[in-house]
Amino acid sequence: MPPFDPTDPLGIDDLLEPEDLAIRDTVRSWAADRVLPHVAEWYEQGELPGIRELARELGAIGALGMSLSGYGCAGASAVQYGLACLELEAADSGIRSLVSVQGSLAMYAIHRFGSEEQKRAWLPRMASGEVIGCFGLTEPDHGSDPAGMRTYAKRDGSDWVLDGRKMWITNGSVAGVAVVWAQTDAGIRGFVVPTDSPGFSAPEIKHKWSLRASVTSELVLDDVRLPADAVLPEAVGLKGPLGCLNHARYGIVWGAMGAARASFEAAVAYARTREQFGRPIGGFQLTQAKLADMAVELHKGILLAHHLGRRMDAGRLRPEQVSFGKLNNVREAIEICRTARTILGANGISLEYPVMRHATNLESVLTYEGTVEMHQLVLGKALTGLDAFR
Ligand code: TGC
Ligand code: FAD
Repeated sequence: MPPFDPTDPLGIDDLLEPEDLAIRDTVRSWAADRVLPHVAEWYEQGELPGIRELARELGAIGALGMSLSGYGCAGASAVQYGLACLELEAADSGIRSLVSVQGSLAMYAIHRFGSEEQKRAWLPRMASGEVIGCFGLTEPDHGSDPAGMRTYAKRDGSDWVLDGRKMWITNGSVAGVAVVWAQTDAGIRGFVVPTDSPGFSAPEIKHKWSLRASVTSELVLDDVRLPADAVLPEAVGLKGPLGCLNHARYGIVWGAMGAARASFEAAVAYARTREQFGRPIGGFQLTQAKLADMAVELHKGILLAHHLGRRMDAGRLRPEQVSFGKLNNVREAIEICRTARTILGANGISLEYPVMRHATNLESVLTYEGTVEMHQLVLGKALTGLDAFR
């Protein structure tokens, strides 16, 4: 019988192949070297300096468009991509966001719905991190209900002319290419927009108290003229962007458990050494109950992520199952971080420890890629057959 491993109490690593473990180790050591020593300072300053260099390094370790094939992408499995998301988010949700938006949203949209020319023009440079991408779906007045978007693409001869606003767009101000979703006379279509196009601008959104080590922007499209071949030919209707979201949401199912793991580990370490009433606080039953409950939810969440990853690799992952995972894992991760915060007492609110940073980051993660309520409604509809969105 193998000994009990406090870092893997359920023996989930037994499900992983040597190649999976190697990829996990590579990403973990990159994050330990390049993110962890600096992230508290970035967070405090509300910026992600050196984002272009970080993107190139992430490209070099194969983390951008990781589970896509061809065009310079790593062709990793869904489980391997998930493991990478977990390790990146254990450092900071902002870094995982950078990778999710690049690979699962912007690159995925071009890979899945783009023409051969679009794929060749953009994907290799995005896989290497030379070009950063963003994904513009949300608008100031249309977040959970993107079907009502107002950004419009009208035809002018063979050209397209785009007008509108997108809001809360990760990577927006640093992107070289934006995948922008817009209404057209023939329904919602996706457009590949070089960000140096006249009429395009992306002012950064400041004063965030969550995801502070991440670039978030507005996209402004004022008469942006694009050639006929800027449209993604294979995406018509809302199922285009929603199909991309499945992929990114799947990465978050894993990523959220990274933030939870980092907070849990900080709480365990603190509880073993911090003494009150003459004993380590980890020796008190109430602290142990918290730690046990956190461990249970953490490893159940990782097991769920793994299960969904295997389904994705088998081509059997349904959107409702992704909603199940995102709803559970982000909600439990934030609870784990908040409980970790209590174990650290006053130190829990300090940036010297990661728990408050992770907890506040997860407030965004709870909202983006579909709010908790949207995923409850997706499941509610699947369970009852009744649509409660409208
Ligand atoms: P509904 O009528 O249900 O569906 C319209 C069409 O889409 C199809 N569909 C899907 N297809 C693929 N995957 C899914 N998950 C799908 N869900 C629906 C559906 O079959 C239908 O197809 P068809 O052929 O009949 O036309 O649409 P609805 O208007 O009722 O909306 C459904 C709802 C509310 C679930 C959807 O609008 C939704 O998911 N809203 C949440 C919006 C959202 O998640 N936005 C995220 C923006 S991107 C982002 O946050 C990036 S942050 C990343 C980071 O920094 O890490
Ligand atoms: P709303 O849709 O206005 O919702 C407000 C509240 O009402 C929520 O609690 C919601 O669940 C609830 N609600 C709405 N409708 C219903 C209903 N029918 N029943 C019950 N409750 C309901 N978007 C992008 O397109 N690209 C990005 O890269 C991106 N990055 C982001 C980065 C950050 C840091 C953040 C915070 C957001 C980002 N978003 C991005 C936007 C994100 O996807 C939206 O914020 C999200 O979809 C919710 O939209 P909203 O904020 O407009 O909230």
